[in-house]
Amino acid sequence: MSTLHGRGRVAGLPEWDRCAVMGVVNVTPDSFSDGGRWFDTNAAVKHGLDLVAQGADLVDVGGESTRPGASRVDAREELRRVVPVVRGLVSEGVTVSVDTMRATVAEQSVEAGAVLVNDVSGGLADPAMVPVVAAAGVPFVVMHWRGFSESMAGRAVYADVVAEVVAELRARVDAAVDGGITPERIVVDPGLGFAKDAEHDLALVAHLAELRTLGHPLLVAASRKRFLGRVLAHGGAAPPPARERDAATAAVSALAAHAGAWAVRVHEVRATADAVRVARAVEGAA
Ligand code: PMM
Repeated sequence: MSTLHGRGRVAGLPEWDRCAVMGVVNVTPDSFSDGGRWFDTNAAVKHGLDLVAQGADLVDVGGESTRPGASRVDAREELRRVVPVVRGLVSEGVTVSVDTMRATVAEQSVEAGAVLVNDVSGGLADPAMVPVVAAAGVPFVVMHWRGFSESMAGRAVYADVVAEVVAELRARVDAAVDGGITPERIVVDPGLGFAKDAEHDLALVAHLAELRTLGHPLLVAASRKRFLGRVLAHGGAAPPPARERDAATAAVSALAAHAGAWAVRVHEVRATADAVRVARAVEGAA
């Protein structure tokens, strides 16, 4: 892979001299971490612009909750939620990615100006996804995934989580390349919290270097996830709610940036924007 401080670069996207910050705009009524506060189109566009003002380099727009246990939204509703927000942010000059498992949503979002497709299923949920992304010529995030939200908890079974995630991701990357997506446009993501328990997530964060052996830029999305709630539940206390996990999220952002992640995906941008800059400064002083 071509390297920029060892982080790799993604063909077709701007280049940053540090770990990039991807801000999250969930256009859902039931997102587990932000409680659906950005459900209305105008509010969602405004929220995306606020994230950019706070330091987001790109904004990831999604219309389907992947909260554990969540059921699926239909395609028409997902399109209705996502496409106007993508269009609105693109018209303001924002670099937009679309978070979807559906080829139709990816295709129409790219037509509306999205420059990256982020598929949490790594191309598994919709057989039309890889061909559509290949034809569009946009970058593709391949996340580690073992099944839809309704059933993923039962799939969190690993003998060696790091080795298995690397092997399963490699298979998805190979399928994407076989399907016509150029390797320079592929980003990999361990899928923290997807068919994983807290100890699996922590092991993956501890071994990001092994994920980088896949030879693709790495996206890490720890923001507000359950494993951070578990870490913060001191002395038998209940885990703090998702919205109180932002400092912990920024700590993971610093660790991920230091480990060479290409980007981190977060709900609260300000602290992570600082964290990746500190990591860059430390890198420069090494
Ligand atoms: N996690 C969520 C949604 N999209 N995309 C990528 N690439 N990686 C992730 O881990 C990921 C994702 C979970 O939902 P959230 O939007 O509420 O964080």
